[in-house]
Amino acid sequence: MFEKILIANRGEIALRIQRACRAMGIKTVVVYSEADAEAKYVKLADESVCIGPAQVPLSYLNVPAIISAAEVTDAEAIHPGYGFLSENADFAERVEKSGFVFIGPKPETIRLMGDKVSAKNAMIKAGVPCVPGSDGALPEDINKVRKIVRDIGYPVIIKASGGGGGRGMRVVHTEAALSNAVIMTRNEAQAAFGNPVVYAEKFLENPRHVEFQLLIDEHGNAVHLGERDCSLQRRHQKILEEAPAPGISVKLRNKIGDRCAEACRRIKYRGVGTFEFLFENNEFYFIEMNTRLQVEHPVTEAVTGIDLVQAQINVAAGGELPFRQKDIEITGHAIECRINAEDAYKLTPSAGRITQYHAPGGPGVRVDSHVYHNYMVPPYYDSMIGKIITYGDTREQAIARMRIALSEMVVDGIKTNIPLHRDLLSDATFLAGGFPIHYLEQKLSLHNQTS
Ligand code: MV4
Repeated sequence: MFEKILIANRGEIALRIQRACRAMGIKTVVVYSEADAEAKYVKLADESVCIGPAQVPLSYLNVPAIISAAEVTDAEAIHPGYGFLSENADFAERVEKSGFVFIGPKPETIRLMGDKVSAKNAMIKAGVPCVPGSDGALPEDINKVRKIVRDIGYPVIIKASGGGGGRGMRVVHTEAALSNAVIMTRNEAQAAFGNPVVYAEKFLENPRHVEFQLLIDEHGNAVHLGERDCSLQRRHQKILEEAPAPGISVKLRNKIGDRCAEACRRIKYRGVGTFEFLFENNEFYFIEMNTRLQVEHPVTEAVTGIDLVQAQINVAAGGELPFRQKDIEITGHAIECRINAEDAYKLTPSAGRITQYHAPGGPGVRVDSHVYHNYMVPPYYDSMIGKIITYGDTREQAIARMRIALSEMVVDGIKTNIPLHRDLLSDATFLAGGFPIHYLEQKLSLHNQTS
């Protein structure tokens, strides 16, 4: 096992990784920007290194500074967390070339999955069900494109191969609009990702977003840890997630989960990974794979009892998974509310000092947050300041515990989206479960019209 890990991230996830390291007896190095110098999680680490000014490109994306921090502190491995450099294949390569272990998949795997056309091809080959669409990249010849799209059937969605997470996509409803949409998406893709390749898929009008968690070691053991429903989102930002996904049978879960595990064995995946699916009319359609630890990993931890960060570190060090698929059981229900420093209805960020802070607690309540009374929320980073995760024997119990947790929580001095969460936890559609990805935006546009 590693003796010392460098954490190349900030905020709640830097603290989460630190806790996993402490539980495993591993020393931690945290890198931080000047804006995070006073944060308590930085002081809690065994060592800390300032890697630059507040601005992200100068600190949390500053690869040479991060590598030298690992060198001067004698860290053996680097954990990238989520966001920032976590899915950057060039960074993973630089880490390994410098003699450190990258806690994540191999650079080639990150590159394969970062290219959505090659990712989808790999999944089709492995028997993972995908959205029907163009067989790979769309050709240059617009007549050939018209023919391909006619065969798929309108509406279609044109996606950039270098995109993902909602960037570089366009929905097309008629052949008259096709040529322009392809040209525009290509141009934007070239400008944004340096890659003009685009592909087409049948546009699913009202799907749910359901994703599978996978965990794989270097000894050929791949297990799925069930699914999460992440349909409650706005502008491609998830707000609330839950596990398991309401209304999905154990049989269907295992069928899809096993396909994902088989795909991971084939591509010799290592670490944790997430298969994102659209789910419509009781069918799963793969769209993308994420090669990082995800924000919403705690709901999977709650229903499986597995510490995903410890497992991730263990397999990165070459360890073997201590369980097999038959040992994994999904028990109970978990919900996560992301707490953001923002005006949830006006959608404006809200940085500043937290003048009062009180975290909820009690049975089945977990809070992952780096903030505290008098903490200064810097304006430079993502607005998420923490997550509440509740667990119960049933979805109803998890919801009841979340309601109480939200009623207990106090964050004063800044605006947060806690009022939105309180509202959602008594929303009839949410309570019924199994609503599509557009639900929150529809609900909020109603809210804006009536307030
Ligand atoms: C789609 C889709 C409908 N049909 N693909 C958006 C993010 C990226 N991961 C893929 N996305 C979508 N792909 C087909 N063929 C609808 C979306 C989509 C979406 C997906 C998941 C969660 C939220 C979303 C919000 C808008 C659109």
